[in-house]
Amino acid sequence: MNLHSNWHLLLPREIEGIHRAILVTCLLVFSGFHISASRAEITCLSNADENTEAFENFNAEYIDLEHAPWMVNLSLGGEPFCGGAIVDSGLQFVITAAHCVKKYPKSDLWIRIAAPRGGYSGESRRVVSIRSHPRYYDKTKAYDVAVVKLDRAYSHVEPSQLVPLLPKDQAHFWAKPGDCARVMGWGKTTEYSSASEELLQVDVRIWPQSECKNSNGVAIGPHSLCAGYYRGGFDSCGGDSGGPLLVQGGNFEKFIVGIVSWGRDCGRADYPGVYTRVSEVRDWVYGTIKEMSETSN
Ligand code: 4AZ
Repeated sequence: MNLHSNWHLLLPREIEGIHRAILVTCLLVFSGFHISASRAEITCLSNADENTEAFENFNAEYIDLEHAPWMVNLSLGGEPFCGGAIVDSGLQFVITAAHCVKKYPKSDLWIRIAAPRGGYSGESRRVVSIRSHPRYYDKTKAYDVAVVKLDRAYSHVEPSQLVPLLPKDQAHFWAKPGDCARVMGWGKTTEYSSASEELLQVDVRIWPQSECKNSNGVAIGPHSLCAGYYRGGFDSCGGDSGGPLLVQGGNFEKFIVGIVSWGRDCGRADYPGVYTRVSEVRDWVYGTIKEMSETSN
């Protein structure tokens, strides 16, 4: 479905400057931009395209279970508050952000897949145990990653459909500055909206690490990566945290390269989304899953 005209009704393109900045966006949508049905190929705007009409035609897209069988959301039974991804390791383990799982007791959490024709209330699982990265630091969101063990494996997906975590020795190849990556989630679509009813995806560009800074200009460490557009507009937002950032590798293979972690608001020019750099935590994730598989909790 294409909501182009609806979005124009809500947020006319003529609204510019400060008003546009106020109305602005978050996960996935900027004023007046399209949401349409999903494209298979991960494709970003080039830096040069950011100042052309192409930007006006760029899309965020609806996706469903078939297009994201690894995608899950975390909730207390209602609206999702975070995302996550089923790890290619036994169908019973999910990665998410550490900051997503510290707020509530595990017994309150529901882990749900997308519904077959969209929406957030697909099949759900309960949580057996949770491990957060030992170096996770709340203040800087360094190493913002956790592994969640589900009470029962998911059966809608085959191991071969799941996306591996990017190995460190391939990070220079598949998660380079300027590479295009896809983020998905049920997060907010404007700064002032609530979570999205539909799973959305948008493609964003990975930034050079030297430009990855917090709002005080302090460099963000190599445990994180930044992605977005210099012009802003398309981004992850509140409620997308924990969800995956994916790249297209060779031979139709995808990799998870990031986990939505934080950002200075959403979709702002010159402020990218910040993601946990998965190649830096991959060994910990797979090692922790192995350990959790061998114990009953
Ligand atoms: C959040 O609050 C959040 N624009 C996630 C991502 C970003 C900002 C905030 C990045 O979950």
